[in-house]
Amino acid sequence: MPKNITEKIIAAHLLEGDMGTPGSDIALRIDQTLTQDATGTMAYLEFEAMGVPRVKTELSVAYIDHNTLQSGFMNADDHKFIRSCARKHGLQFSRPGNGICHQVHLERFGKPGKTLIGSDSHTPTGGGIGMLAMGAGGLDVAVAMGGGAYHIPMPKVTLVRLKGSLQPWVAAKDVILEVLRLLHVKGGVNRVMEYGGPGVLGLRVPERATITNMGAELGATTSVFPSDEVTRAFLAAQGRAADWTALAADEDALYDAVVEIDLSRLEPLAACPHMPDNVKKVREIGQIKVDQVCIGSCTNSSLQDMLQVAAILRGKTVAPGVSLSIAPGSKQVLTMLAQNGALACMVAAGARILESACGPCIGMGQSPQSGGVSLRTFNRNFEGRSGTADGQIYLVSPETAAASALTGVFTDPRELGAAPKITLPAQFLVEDNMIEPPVPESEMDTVEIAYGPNIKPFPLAEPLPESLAAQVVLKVGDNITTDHIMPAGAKILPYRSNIPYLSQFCFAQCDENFARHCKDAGKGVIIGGTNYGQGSSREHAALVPLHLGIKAVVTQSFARIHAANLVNAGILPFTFADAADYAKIDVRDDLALENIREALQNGTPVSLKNNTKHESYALRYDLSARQRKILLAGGLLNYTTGKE
Ligand code: MIC
Ligand code: SF4
Repeated sequence: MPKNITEKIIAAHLLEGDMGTPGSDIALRIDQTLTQDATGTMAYLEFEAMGVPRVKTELSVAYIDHNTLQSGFMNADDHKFIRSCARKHGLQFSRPGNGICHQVHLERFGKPGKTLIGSDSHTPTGGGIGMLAMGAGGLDVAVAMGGGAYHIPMPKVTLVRLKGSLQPWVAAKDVILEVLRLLHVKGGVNRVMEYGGPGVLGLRVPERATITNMGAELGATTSVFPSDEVTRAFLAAQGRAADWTALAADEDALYDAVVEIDLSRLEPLAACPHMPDNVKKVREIGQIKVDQVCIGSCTNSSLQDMLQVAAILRGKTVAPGVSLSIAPGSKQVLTMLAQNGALACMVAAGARILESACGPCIGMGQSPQSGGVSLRTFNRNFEGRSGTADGQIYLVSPETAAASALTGVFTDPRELGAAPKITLPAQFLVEDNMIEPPVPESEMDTVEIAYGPNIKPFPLAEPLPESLAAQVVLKVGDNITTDHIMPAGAKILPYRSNIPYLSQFCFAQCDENFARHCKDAGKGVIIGGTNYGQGSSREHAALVPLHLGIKAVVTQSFARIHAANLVNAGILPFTFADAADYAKIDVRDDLALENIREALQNGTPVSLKNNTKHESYALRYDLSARQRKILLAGGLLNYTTGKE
């Protein structure tokens, strides 16, 4: 049977399940894991609770890149905790300053054909070099570090067939924005977006990685490119030629769907406020005034992106009234920019250089002015994520961003005349001095785990009772993001290891009294529309509701990672069998799930009783037999440690 790339990697890692049935549970062997610090503290607390002494993967890396503002002791304490876990339990530790996890992983660790899961939704960046790289909740990553399988629904595979080549000033960002325009933020759910066709060869690895990175915004399981000569050249330039293997789809490989994009016909695009799929042509947006431009993030912070920006800024000055900030993605990128003079061009033009970290992308600084228009090369423009509630965030390519920073208005970069020619060095600067190896296993007892006062125990669910009664504490619409459920930003992010503190901010954007309503109700249910939980992989969006007494979330549909996180936390994720029932339920209705334990044990139908309205609704659950067992046990940790 001919295979596509996705099927080849899955077949080589399949531990359980049937690849022939899309949607059925499959278990994969995981070669590599990564964590970042905002989800990492929880993942390592969970790993510790599992009692496995050393990681069992080929490679596991703990990155520090999100929480680097350090206003207060919390971040630094968490960094120290993560470092101690990495040293003791056998992980590589990427120190603060070394760069954004996805950028560094691509440069230094990723390998074609391998599986990678990361406690961050943009882990699919690794698909740029032909990895099957997926975002997951912290607990799933902890289990994989302990040698356990990673379970996903067998994805369908969409071929994105690229032909032609990008015209001057049109960038990889415009390719993924075009895919988002065509398929929207739920178009990729339970699918792998596999790139192929003659247009692939013209895209360099950083460009491919921009595209796979932002496949997360389609809700896709992951995105993947072939591993070809271009990949080999990239790895060789990183001094890692030996890590290369060729990977291509078989000639007659089959796909569940095909999307065709002619690269030659694309033009500069922008995702307008407040969704990544609200895509328009830059020239159609008009010359609106720009207040802020931010260049960086795991989507667009490679050396290629930065050299392009520096060439555009060379000898010019950022327009009056515009603030331009630039965060190169890694220490490697920043050092090389410094050495070749590109950094000087940026500084001379008036750019505000930020450290190599997530920074403004996750609302850690650089919030725009009230109602300010901010052009960002990032991947998410959800309302309020920038830290300014009414900020108008547009997602654009580095080229559009830099051009607009110079003119002060939204600018199609093609108006700047001839595009600069960027040549990438044949050899990158390789110096892994900011990656700390673990202590040898024989010395692991000498390392003490450093628990700072910000680290509070995480909540654990109880085994599922026979029946449940709970009140509707919140009803929300479609496309609710994890930034709605559990916001991030400079004020809240430092408390990622303190669930009780975080709970005050849960859903604050939808209902500022949400936490109080939960306390009053004791046990709560959330009612949601379609694509509930899109965005981040943060398991805090499940653990904090668990702490607040949420027992079930009933929606029209879920985003993949969040649904898995709810199960892992021990919260029931149900969908309405008849989507119209959504309209019949109101906040404060008293609901009941009778004999729910028995129903999940036997896999029989579930109905939701509305005692306020004297109605009953049929529910669906898209849960594997394993997930039902996890829910019966009260979450993945109870299930894994056998505490039922
Ligand atoms: C994000 O981009 O929202 C984050 C912050 O990187 C998250 C992870 C987190 O919430 O810590 C993600 O994308 O998974
Ligand atoms: Fe960091 Fe932003 Fe990338 Fe998330 S999307 S990993 S916050 S740079």
